[in-house]
Amino acid sequence: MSSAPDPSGPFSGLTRLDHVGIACRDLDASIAFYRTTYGFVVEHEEVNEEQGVREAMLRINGTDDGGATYLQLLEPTRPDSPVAKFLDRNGEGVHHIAFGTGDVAASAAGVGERGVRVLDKEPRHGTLGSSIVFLHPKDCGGVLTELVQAAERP
Ligand code: V0V
Ligand code: CO
Repeated sequence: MSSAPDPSGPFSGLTRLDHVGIACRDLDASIAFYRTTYGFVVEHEEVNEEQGVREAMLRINGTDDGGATYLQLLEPTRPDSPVAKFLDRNGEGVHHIAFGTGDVAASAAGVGERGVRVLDKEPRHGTLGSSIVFLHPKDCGGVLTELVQAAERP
């Protein structure tokens, strides 16, 4: 018999660390730092106009649920974007963390039931064809947090 989730109990919809997002002023310089210092290379690059970012995904490792873990380097494309505002206030550094899930809408609903503000009513387009939502940093101990459902593999 199935029962409603207990909002005070643990939440198990999230299966991995998908990426750590890092705000930078110069994407190419940041890519060069991670390549020459650690040997991490770009798997994917795209511009996301909705989010106001030019971004690069550097694959760190695969995970046992078939997903992967990345660094996401983020350069703003316009001055009023979240990453541009973050850089003005804090300078370069860690901007957000992202957890992977098999069902982003269900995970967002589960987290929302626990009193965390979900910033996106509907999942939005994320990198590599993913679906994403953001959680308010003020409800997450000061950490801007993203939930990511990876694209279906062909
Ligand atoms: C802002 N705050 C942060 C923060 N950004 N705290 C921790 N980490 C961050 N990254 C704090 C800020 O210091 C303020 O605290 C408060 O939140 C309000 O900030 P604000 O900038 O004045 O206000 P808003 O509401 O204009 O913007 C904040 C939020 C916004 C988080 C709501 O940045 C947002 O919607 N972010 C989600 C979208 C996003 O970040 N996209 C870029 C990545 P005090 O001063 O009040 O104490 S795109 C991405 O990751 C993609 C495409 C992907 O993964 O595929
Ligand atoms: Co992200």
